[in-house]
This record gives sequence, structure tokens and C-alpha cells, in this order.
Amino acid sequence: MIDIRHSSEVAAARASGKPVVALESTIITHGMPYPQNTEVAAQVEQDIRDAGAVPATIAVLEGQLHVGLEAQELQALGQSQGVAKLSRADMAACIATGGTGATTVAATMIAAHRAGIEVFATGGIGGVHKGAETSFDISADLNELAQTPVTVVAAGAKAILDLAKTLEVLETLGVPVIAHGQDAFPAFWSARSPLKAPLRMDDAASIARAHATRAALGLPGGQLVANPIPVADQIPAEELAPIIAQSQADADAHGITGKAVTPYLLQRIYERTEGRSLTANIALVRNNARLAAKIAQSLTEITG
Ligand code: PSU
Ligand code: MN
Repeated sequence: MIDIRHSSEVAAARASGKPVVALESTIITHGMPYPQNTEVAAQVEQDIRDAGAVPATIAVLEGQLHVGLEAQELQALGQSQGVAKLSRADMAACIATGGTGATTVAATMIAAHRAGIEVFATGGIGGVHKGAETSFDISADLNELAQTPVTVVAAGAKAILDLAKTLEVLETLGVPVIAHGQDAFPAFWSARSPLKAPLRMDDAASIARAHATRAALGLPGGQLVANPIPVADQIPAEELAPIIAQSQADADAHGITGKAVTPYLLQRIYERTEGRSLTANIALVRNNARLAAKIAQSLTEITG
């Protein structure tokens, strides 16, 4: 059995049956610049507490799988250089070799499930990259949603991805994609994409019941809850489209491939929007944390 280190707060929540919401750490180490990354991570944890649940930020620190980070551990991780980006393929190797790594959506789902946590909040999931028909770049997050029973609350998938292909793959894999409070599939920095989400639910209790029903049916895998960024905080899709295209062209010109693609694109878009992409990113993550806390609470009421 893997030895999981719980933060004191998560350990207390497990003992008392309080709802817990998992949080990923790649968004801290590879998704946002220091010092905003640690400020946002602490703020998102506080949003979850304010909404009546307990946050569990997940990471591997010197070979130890942590579910819940103490405040000083979170601060240290946000400032560390050269932290690995861990997905399903690399988490075990990192633990086995005593390494330090931040967990992506896929790795966070694996760790959350092992720790008995069923709800997870993030910004955006990985998906099918533009040009995947030649690069084959499809995030392991999609396969993870198909096999690990965790409900992931995200603002859709990042608009740097091919959203139509991402939805097609999720459908093939049997992953429910539930838009919260609207028909359209959201596009991360923008509340709406031109695509309709396959499912829509308007309240946390319905999402929690759907999660519990999948388990009752014996279905593997989780759910993707696509929660739109509040309209007041969004960057309209028309404005972002040319910026994303230019950033993608830069990535191609510089031969950026594999794991480096997502962090590279996020950084270029941050520069090209003069930081506005980060402001929007912060707003949507906080919004997702609040919804995830409500879902976790509803689930506690259903399953005890
Ligand atoms: N959303 C962000 N910033 C990020 C990510 C998502 O705003 O850094 C990360 C998540 O950890 C997601 C990962 O799981 O990017 C996907 O990476 P890839 O495409 O290499 O699978
Ligand atoms: Mn990839």
C-alpha cells in the first residue's frame, strides 16, 4: 500500500466525515507565475473552506504522496524550480525515486481516488490539441476521466485545444460532460464556445446524484462538470482567437512538443493579453472551487 501523507486539516476532515475537495498542483507550478501562483492556491483553498468543505491540494514531495499540503509546503512548492509535471505515466516513478512533482488532472484524480475523495476542482482539463491528427497530442486527462471515479469541475477545456475533437473523444470514452447552468460548452477564458455540451445541470445536488448513480450502476470513470467563467470576468472568444493562433504558431516554430506544449501556450497567451488571461484564470478557478465544495457537500448528504 502506498503511504499517503494527509495534511492535518484533511486528516481531521476524514475523521469527522466532512466533505473534501481535491485540488491539483500543476496549475501552481506550470500554469501560473510566482508569486500569483501561491497566492491563488491559498485563496482557492480558502474559497473551499468558506463554502463548507476542506481543500486537499495534491503533490509528490520528495517521494511522498501528499493529499493536502500544509501552508508552508504549498509556499515552497510554488517557488521550487524544476518540479516535474506528473501524469498517470510518471507518478509512480516519481514516488519510487524520491522525486518532487506536481500533479496534473489525471494524476490528481488517481491520488484523490486512492484517498477516498470524489470531487476535484481545477481550471481546465487537458484534451485533444489542435493538429492532433498529425501530432497525436491527446491529454491523458481524457482517459483518466474514463476510468477513475472522480467528478472534475473545470471551466471546460482550454481554448488552446480542439474543443470539438475533445468532446468527441470524451463521448467515445463514455465520460459524461455536464455544463453547469447553460447549454453551451464553456471555453475556459470565455463563458461560451459555439459547441453545445452533451448534458446540462443547474444545481450541485443533481451533479452529486449523477455521480452516485454512476457508482450504483457499476460504471467506471468520473464526470466532467463544465462550469462557465462568470461573464463579468471572461475574455470574449473572438478577442482570444487570434492570440491563441499566434501562440500556437510560436509553439510550432519553436518545435515545442509533448508535456511542454500546455505550459508554453499558457505563458505566450499571458504575455499577449498583458496578464488578462491570468486574471480570468484566477476568477474561473475560484468559481470552480465554490461549485465543487457544494457538490462534495451534496455527495456527503447522499452517501453519508
Ligand atoms: N489548466 C491551467 N493550467 C494548467 C493546466 C490546466 O490553467 O497548467 C494543466 C493541468 O494540470 C492539466 C494539464 O491536467 O495542464 C494538461 O497537460 P497535458 O495537455 O500535457 O496533458
Ligand atoms: Mn499532451
